[in-house]
This record gives sequence, structure tokens and C-alpha cells, in this order.
Amino acid sequence: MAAADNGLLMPAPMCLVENTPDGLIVQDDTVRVLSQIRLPMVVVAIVGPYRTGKSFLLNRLMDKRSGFALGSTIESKTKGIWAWCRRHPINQEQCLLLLDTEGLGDVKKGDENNDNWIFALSVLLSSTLVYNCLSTLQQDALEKLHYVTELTDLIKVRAGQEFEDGTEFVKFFPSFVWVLRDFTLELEKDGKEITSDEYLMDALKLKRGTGKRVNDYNLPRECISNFFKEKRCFVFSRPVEKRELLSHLEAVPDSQLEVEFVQQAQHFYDYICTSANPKSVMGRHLNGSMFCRLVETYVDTIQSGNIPCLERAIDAMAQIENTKAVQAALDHYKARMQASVQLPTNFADELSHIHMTCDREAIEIFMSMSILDEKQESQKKLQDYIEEEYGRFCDLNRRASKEKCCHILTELMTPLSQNMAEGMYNKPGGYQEYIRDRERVLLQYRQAPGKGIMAEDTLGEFLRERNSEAEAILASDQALTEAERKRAEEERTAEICQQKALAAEEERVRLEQLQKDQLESYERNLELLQQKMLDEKRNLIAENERLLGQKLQEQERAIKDQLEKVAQSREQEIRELRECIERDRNERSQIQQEGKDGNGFIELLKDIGSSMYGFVGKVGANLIQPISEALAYRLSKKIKGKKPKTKQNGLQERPAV
Ligand SMILES: Nc1nc2c(ncn2[C@@H]2O[C@H](COP(=O)(O)OP(=O)(O)OP(=O)(O)O)[C@@H](O)[C@H]2O)c(=O)[nH]1
Ligand SMILES: [Mg+2]
Repeated sequence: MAAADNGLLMPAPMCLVENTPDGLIVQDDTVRVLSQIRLPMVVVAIVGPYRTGKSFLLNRLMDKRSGFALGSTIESKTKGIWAWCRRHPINQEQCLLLLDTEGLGDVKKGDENNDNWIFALSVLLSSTLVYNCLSTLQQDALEKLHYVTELTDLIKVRAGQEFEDGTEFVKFFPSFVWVLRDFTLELEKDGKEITSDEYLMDALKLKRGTGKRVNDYNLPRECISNFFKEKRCFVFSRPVEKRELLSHLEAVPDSQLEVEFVQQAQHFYDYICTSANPKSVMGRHLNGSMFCRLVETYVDTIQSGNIPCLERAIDAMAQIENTKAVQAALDHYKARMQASVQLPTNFADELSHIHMTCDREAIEIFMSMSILDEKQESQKKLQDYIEEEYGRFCDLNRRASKEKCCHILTELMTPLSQNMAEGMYNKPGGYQEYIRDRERVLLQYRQAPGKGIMAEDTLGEFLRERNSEAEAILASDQALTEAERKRAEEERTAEICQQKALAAEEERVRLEQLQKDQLESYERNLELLQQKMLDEKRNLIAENERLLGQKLQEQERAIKDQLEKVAQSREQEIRELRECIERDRNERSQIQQEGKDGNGFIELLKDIGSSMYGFVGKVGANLIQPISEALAYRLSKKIKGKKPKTKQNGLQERPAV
């Protein structure tokens, strides 16, 4: 056992689901702590008959001797479901969440339904389910696992489904690990040594024949074979020989435990650290917050007397998580803009550059937090909010620029205004003097730095406002001939027109920049979405490949045992899985290769929704189809070079992306 004290993400185990006489209650404190954990979670739940050393074994996975409370009497100790989390011992990018559960089969509890729910919740929440029992007769151990046969009555995959046959469980269920404690038998068959996994496969073999007894024997075995992805078995000998030490195992150092037990425990520890996968939903790894949303939804459903439904729970989780993702991304955008922008900016593209960086960061945050964003509603919402917020910054920028320009002009005009007040220009030749002074002011204004994006517009306004003043001086200047007066008037009009043109150009640049920003923001969204789809597909392919390996082994075994029916059904599943993996691979490389030149990618995206049906079922297809269509729409716009329309008339026209 490695001595690693650091890495605990919770200092001690906390009760996650309390089992009270009034039912199951999720503990808010624990949810608060777990929700902070942003790492993908490998969730290992241990279930099994009471007083069989479950808590003791989990403590070893935490590299601890104590933590989850052990009982030293015959009374069951752990109540409800307890959680304890550490950084993953090998992969620092993940964490290991252990769920210790209330022992099953304690007759004193009286309510067997309770056990069924603890078992069902453990299945629903974990990515690896450890079924722990004392090694008695094989038949007895598996019969005790009748909970698995009840799962079709306790879990539904789809909403609105009347009868669950469990055929889709395997896509959502964890790996199954059978742990046999105090194992004293020799691992051999027909005189040959076998592995513990072969021992499990042997135990799972079906009996031929019909009738109730055969059915009762076969049913739990069929359920285990069909519902769980990977199936492994670990055997443990007694940890100590001396009976008196057994009741105080937490105080016994490894050096005093049986060598064989320590080795077996290490073997189990290594398997969990290297082979247990993060809990995932539709190819997306769950973090603490997503995990807690599932716990809450499942427990609420059970408490309200209904059957937990995977589709509904995933939907509910996705909605909450996506709302949070939008908020977090928007908060980040606002804070970063606030900190980075100094108003007014010199040029329109200066604000735009900062916006681009903050926008990209915000989308990345959204992508990392969001899950199954059906029809990309949340992503679109975020885009709209950011656009709105950016618009607000642009307004502020214009206002700040205008204020600054007015301030500069007022300052520069002070001597001229003073001259005016003192009547200095009311004399023959006064108009020329006034124009000279004013031109000096305009020159100084043009040279003044930091005026921002409204410099020409403000100047235009200023000239228009001061026109009557110039007119009055011109009218009172007796030294000018009629022709000179006329020319002076024409020059002023031309000056105002020229300034108008400059202001219009300034506005055109500003609007063009705004449009460019919008288009680039769509492209950023598209690019990051494409990356996210690639990642999720990679996870799905890996998951299906694992499943395929498992089915191939099972098929091989079934053929060996000449169980035609099972072999045939595996054959069919294997064919489907292979097709699925092949299709995914093709799609993934198509997304990668054709993403740049467009057309192929568009067609591909349109196809994704229907082609995913094969392996993610209806839920997945429903989720993917609109995304792909919307993406295709976006991309086609991008490729055809069409610019998105302005906010007033453009956003409503956009499809749901
Ligand atoms: N015989 C035996 N006893 C063990 C083993 N591991 C732990 N124990 C002892 O069995 C008792 C119960 O251990 P726990 O870890 O609390 O068992 P549990 O399955 O969590 O019990 P509940 O929470 O009541 O369901 C303690 O006294 C342990 O020291 C084992 O491998 N074999
Ligand atoms: Mg316990």
C-alpha cells in the first residue's frame, strides 16, 4: 500500500445519502463539498451483505487504515451511502470517489425494499460496482445477488416506457467486480489452475434445460452477464489468522496481516487504479457537480415513489449543468473584459481584440462545463448574452470617447471662447483671425492622443454647433468684399460636409468591425464545438471497444461450452458493436479532415444524428441530430462567406445554435 496522505479531496468520509425511517435523504453538506470537485470522477461503489469487510477494503483504496467506520460487533455499521474522495493515485487529472454502502440482507431492518434501492443507486452512480461477499458456496453467493434481477423493476432507461427489459442497461451500467473474502478454496478446475476471472465465468455459466429451478439458477447469471460491461473477480484470503485481531483490523499494520492477503489487496488496488474508468454519460466524463445532480434526481424520484429513469435524470442534470456553464462563462467574460479594457480605446479593433480573447475563454469554459447541450440552446444563449454584453462595452466605449473628445475640444477652445467673450473678433479682419485661431484648435485636436472611436463624429457635431458663431463674426466683418464673404461661407459648408463624410467613414469602420466580430465569434463556437464532438466520440469509441473485447471473450467461452443460443446472441451484439466503432472512426476522421474545406463536413454533420442511433440509441440520436443540423447550417454560412445579420433582424433567423 503506497503511503500517500496528500491527495485527499475530502478529509474524511461524509454521508451522501442518509437512510432514515422516512426514506432516503441526500445530505446537502456532502453535495456542497463534492460539487466543488471539477475533475472527472472514477466512482467505485461497494455493495454486498452486511459485516463482510466492505468498509475495511475501501479504506485501503484510500491508502488509509481508518476512515469509513468499521464495526466490530455483529450489528451492521454503515448506514445509507457514504462518500470519500481523493485525487486519483495514478492519473492526477482525475479523482477517485469511493461509495461505501449499507450492508445488504440485515433482517433486523425489516424492509427489503430498502436494500433494493441501495443496490440500484450504487449501480446507477458508480463506474465500477464492487460486489463484496464472504466466500461460501458459489451458488449461495450468487443467489444472494438476487438484487440484480430486480433492477428492471427499479430502473428505467427511457421516459414513458412501460416495461423495462434491461437490454440497454449495458450502455449505462458500470463494470462489475466480484470480491470474495475469506476465500479458502483452491482456484482450479478439472485439476487445472484457473484465474479468479475464470472462476467467475465458471460461476456465471448457465444451466441447460427449462423449468423454475433452472430459470431461478440462470436468471441472476444472465442479468450479470448482460447488464454489466466488464466482469472481474478478486479473491481474498483471511487478513489475519488470530480471531481476536479480526475485530480490530484497522489497528493492525500491514506487516502483521497475512502476506497473501496484502498481496491480493495490492492486486485489487492496482486493478482499480489502472482499469476503473471515470463515470461517463454519452461519452462525457462526470465531475463532482454533475455527479451530485444525478444523486439528487435519483433520490428525489425514489422518494416520490417513482422509478428512476436514466434519460430523465441525464436530461435534468444536463439542464442544470448547462445553465451553470452559461453563467460561469458569462461571468468570466464580464470580469475579463472589465479588467482588460481601458475606455475609450484608440481604435474599434482594439476593443474587438480583447473581446475575441475573452469570448474564446468564455466558450472554452462553457464547453468544458456543458453536457449534452440539446439543440445547442445553452450555447446559443451564451452567444446572445456575450453579444449583448459586448454591445454594452461598445456603447460605453463610444460614450467614453465622446466625453473625452468634448473635454479636449472645450479645453482647446478656451482661449478662443475668451477672445469671443471679449469681442476680439468684432473688427475688420476679425473673421480671418477667428478662422486662423479655430484652425489651430482643430489641428491641436487632431493631434491629441486617446480620443477614441468618436473623434470625427464629435468634431462634426462641434463644427455644426459653432457654425452660427462663425456666421455672426463673418457678418460683422466690414473688411470683406461680397465675393470673399461668399467664398468663406462655401468653405465652411464644405468643411462641415467633409467632416460629415469622415464621421460616416468612422461609423462604417465601427459597424464593419462589429459584423466581423459576430462572424468570428460564430466560427470560434463552431471550432470548439467540433473539438468537443471529437473528444466525446473518442470516449464513446473507447467505451464500445472495451465492450466489444468483453463480448468477444464471452462469445468464445460460450462457443467452448457449446451454448449455441448465447453464442449467437453475442455474435449479433459483436457485429453491431463493430459496425458502430467503424462508423465512429470514419466520422471522427471525416470531422478532422473535412472540417477545414467544409462541404463534406456539412454532409457529415447532417448524418451524425441518424448514424449515432446505432450505439447511443434514441436519446443520443435526438440529442445529436439538431446539433449537427445547426452546425451544418453555420458552417455552410461560413463557407459561402455570408455575413450574419445584425442583431435586430439576424438573431431570430438563426437556427438553434
Ligand atoms: N473475516 C474477515 N473479517 C474482516 C475482513 N475485513 C474486515 N473484517 C472485519 O469484519 C468486521 C466488519 O468490517 P467492516 O469493514 O465494517 O464490514 P462492512 O461490510 O463494512 O459492514 P457493514 O457496514 O455493517 O455492512 C470488522 O471487525 C473488520 O475488522 C475480512 O476480510 N475477513
Ligand atoms: Mg461498512
